[in-house]
Amino acid sequence: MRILLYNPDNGVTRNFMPHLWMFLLQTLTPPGHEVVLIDGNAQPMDETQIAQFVRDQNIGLVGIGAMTRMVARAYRMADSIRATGVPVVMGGPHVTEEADEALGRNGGPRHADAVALGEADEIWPQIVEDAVRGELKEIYAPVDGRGKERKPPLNPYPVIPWDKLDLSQFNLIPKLMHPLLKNFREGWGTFRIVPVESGRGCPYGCEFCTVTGFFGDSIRFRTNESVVGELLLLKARARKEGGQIAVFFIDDNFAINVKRTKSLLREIIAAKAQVFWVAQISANLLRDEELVDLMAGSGCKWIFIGMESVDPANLKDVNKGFNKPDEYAAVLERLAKRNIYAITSFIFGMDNDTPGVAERTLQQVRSWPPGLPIFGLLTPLPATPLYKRLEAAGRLTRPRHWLDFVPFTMAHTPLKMTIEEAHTELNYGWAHSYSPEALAQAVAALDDQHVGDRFNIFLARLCFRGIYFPMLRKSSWLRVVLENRRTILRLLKKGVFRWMNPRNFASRDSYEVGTPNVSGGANA
Ligand code: B12
Ligand code: SF4
Repeated sequence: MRILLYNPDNGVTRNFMPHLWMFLLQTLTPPGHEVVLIDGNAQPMDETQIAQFVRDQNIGLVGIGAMTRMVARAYRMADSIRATGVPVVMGGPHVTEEADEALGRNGGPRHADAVALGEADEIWPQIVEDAVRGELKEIYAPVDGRGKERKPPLNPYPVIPWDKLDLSQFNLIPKLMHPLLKNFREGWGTFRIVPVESGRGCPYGCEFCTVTGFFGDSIRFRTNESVVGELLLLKARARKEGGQIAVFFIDDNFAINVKRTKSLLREIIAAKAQVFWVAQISANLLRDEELVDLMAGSGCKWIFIGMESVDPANLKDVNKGFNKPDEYAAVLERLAKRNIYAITSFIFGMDNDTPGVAERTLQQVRSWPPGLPIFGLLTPLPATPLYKRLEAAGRLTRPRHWLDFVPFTMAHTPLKMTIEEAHTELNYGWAHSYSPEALAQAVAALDDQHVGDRFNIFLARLCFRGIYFPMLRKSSWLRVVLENRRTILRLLKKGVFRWMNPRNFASRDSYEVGTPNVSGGANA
């Protein structure tokens, strides 16, 4: 049977990073079937096109995965596919919590023939076999022999054949530039960001988050050997095609067990498996100097930190009191000293927020090393403690907000400001962090750093700008490039000067593409 695994586009980014679930389920598909992957972010399709594709390609089963914000789109695509007579199975965090909605058991239309609840690693082969026999059940749940929920162990972990997979849809270097860049330094003919997990679960239980409920509060880890093997495979592929690979460790808190993270990073360094990497780590775990040394030594470039708020009262409200705003600056400086920068994520519309919260937050942000601030609104995702609290208090204004999804729009009333005021704060945060002046300041703050680092932060800011200000068209990119022409010219001038006078910079030149500086590992 030919199986299509499909992830709908998020309407924001194009092909920034593929979704891990597709590659995992592809790898776990029993032999004898062919699996085709389509990520709507890389290959945009509408309802008619996907139905046509399913017919033309003789697809016998379609699997769709979606987050809450993409689920309305996923349902529309599923409806169109089911109209061709091909069964659809849906999975992922949203339908796990809202299976009745997907199956049309709550009075609404039916969108899926079957729903996979929770982690599908162990139940996927069964789903495929049932589909082949035409005997799909409505619900698949991972349970043990006694009917108790079972979380799949990550040891052993399937070997995703990254060296053989067709990843052409996820190359971030335009095709036209390939011949030019493939011989630049270690080769930049291709550049892909690939998701890799080293563990699942999070014990913290923040009120707005689905992770603790979905993956559990105890953590399952892969072996170091299995993670290192995956990095080596990815690195070899990049080398072979004259390109680069960066890895996003998608663990919810990559350093949740500091001892184990250090041991993994030491093994990455020992095996020379370093690649550029990004991960999510909470600020409280970044106090450890040795950990940060090892991060730098193993290739870490960016860390995503869910700061959420600079107000401790807000953090306490959402059960994230372990975040201490007083230490944010020290944490970011510790990272910046090693050339690691942070994506700092903030939520507005929290219960203690009042008008002016965006400027109060930015005053702090401006005093930190430059990074990538991002802003969102407190969002009640299904089945989270936050959803239940707001529902009980009668504060949900759009209880099924995902069926009528509008980006950056609140679905409940904040306590100390109006919904409109929360939206204004959000706009202020984005507008003042991604204006040409803010970008120029971020680059200038790194004046003593390698031009590569300055270019890195500038490019990252341009891309992150697109999370809020749509940049899906070439014309929007052109406009932004024009607006930022002064900063671009300054960077180009510095780059050319450095290229023509390499000796002047030799002693400060620690910027190594492809082979990050491993000296930090010596502390291990
Ligand atoms: C990586 C990641 C991202 C990436 C993008 C996704 C990508 N390209 O990988 C980035 C960083 C861009 C991102 C952004 C956001 N994310 Co995010 N992200 C994650 C993260 C950390 C890992 C996803 C992952 O790969 N997990 C590992 C795989 C193995 O798990 P999985 O995807 O759930 O798949 C398993 C099962 O769900 C199931 N399954 C999944 N799909 C399917 C399909 C079928 C057919 C079947 C049978 C089974 C199945 O089987 C899989 C194997 O067990 C998760 C948290 C987490 N730990 O999952 C949050 C998570 C998915 N994100 C979340 C959110 C809210 C967001 C944002 C909205 C945050 C924000 N406020 O801006 C944005 C939205 C981005 C956008 N524009 O679409 C929520 C989603 C909750 C929900 N109910 O939708 C999560 C769960 C985190 C959370 N805090 O609750 N995210
Ligand atoms: S620390 Fe992160 S992943 Fe864990 S519960 Fe809180 S927000 Fe979710």
